[in-house]
Amino acid sequence: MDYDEVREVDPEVADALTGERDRQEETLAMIASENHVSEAVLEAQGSVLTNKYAEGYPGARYYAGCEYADEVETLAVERATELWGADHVNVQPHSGTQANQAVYYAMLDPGDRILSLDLNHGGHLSHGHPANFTGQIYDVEQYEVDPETGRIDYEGLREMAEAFDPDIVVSGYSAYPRAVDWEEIQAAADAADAYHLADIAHITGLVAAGVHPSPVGVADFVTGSTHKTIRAGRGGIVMCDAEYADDIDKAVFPGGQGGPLMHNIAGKAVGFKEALEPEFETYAQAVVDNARTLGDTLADHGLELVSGGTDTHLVLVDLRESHPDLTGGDAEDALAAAGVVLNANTVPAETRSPFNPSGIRAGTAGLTTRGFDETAIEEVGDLIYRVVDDVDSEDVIYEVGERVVELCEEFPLYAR
Ligand code: DSN
Repeated sequence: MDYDEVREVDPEVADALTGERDRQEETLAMIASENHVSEAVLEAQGSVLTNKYAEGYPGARYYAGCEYADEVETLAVERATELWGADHVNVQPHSGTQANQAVYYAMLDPGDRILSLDLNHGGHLSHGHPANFTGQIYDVEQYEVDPETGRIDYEGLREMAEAFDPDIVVSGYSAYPRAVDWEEIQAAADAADAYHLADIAHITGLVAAGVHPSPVGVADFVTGSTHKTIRAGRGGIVMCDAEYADDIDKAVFPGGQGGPLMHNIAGKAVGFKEALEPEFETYAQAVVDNARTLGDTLADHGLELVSGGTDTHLVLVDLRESHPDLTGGDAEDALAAAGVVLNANTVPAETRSPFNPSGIRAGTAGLTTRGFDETAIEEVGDLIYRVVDDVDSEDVIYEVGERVVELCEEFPLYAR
């Protein structure tokens, strides 16, 4: 992975690519939405399919020469169907947000009502945030997690649905560490005779492996991204009941997108094949076990975990109790200086700005891909705490950084 061809043409970009390769190799990727795909997925994504336009769907394209594009997309769809068990799958969305956009576009009219979790409580921009098109086109009301437990208050959600009468209830979250009870969300949607969109962007891999309950067969629509815990090519996916298949396909293309990114779809197909191997279930279980170990380690040091722990791939730390003067942004910066890359995150009942909130979010999908076991993760938890507890100490950052480099060498990423 030396990017020699790029270097011939464009040394500046080649430097950036090798810099990024080395950065990933030499730091701990703990942003909960990130992972490391295999070299096979990288190769498929970097393939000649980037040259091909293939508007339409397999067997019904608007351009000639789509026979291999058809093969690849059909394989991606078949494998996704096997992984998640949905009646219908569309693998063309360019991202998780565009997968959500397709569902809204297919099923809602401007002004229709969305009931979704507040971003500060773990929701997502594309679930109705005022800065997103969803917050501007639709009438949005947002639920929050229970302030005591940090968990979804399903009964409160049902009551909100009855009062607000939404057209769609959105579940699935980007900073919610607990398992979601899809049937409870469905009950809220049913109470308002609303659709239910479950956005499993973060937990696609955990659901596929059966280590988190599946919303497929419960919610009307299930969307996701394909490069997080599922570790396939970058992009989005929509799954739905057969009755909505045509509406969804038309909403993806031509409703919201033009030509599909066929090279990404090739990466999705390859990653899905890898995820169908029995080892993937072992991997997904290890991701969750590692997240629990990380959470326990941080909690043992006195850090407060939102909801008290995790059932998924991520932990969310509320720094206000243990370190009232420390912002998530300052913690993120100090950790990044030590080679631990995670993100500052809002926490429920946030009292600071979203630009420099009170929490940090950490995921274990990337480290687990590198082979980090629970002993190594426990040490990572200790290292994170050392930095968080002493963000101004250059000595601590230096010492932790040294150990991070050793850990990265012990658990290498890509063969060079
Ligand atoms: N950016 C992703 C995340 O970090 O959760 C979601 O789109």
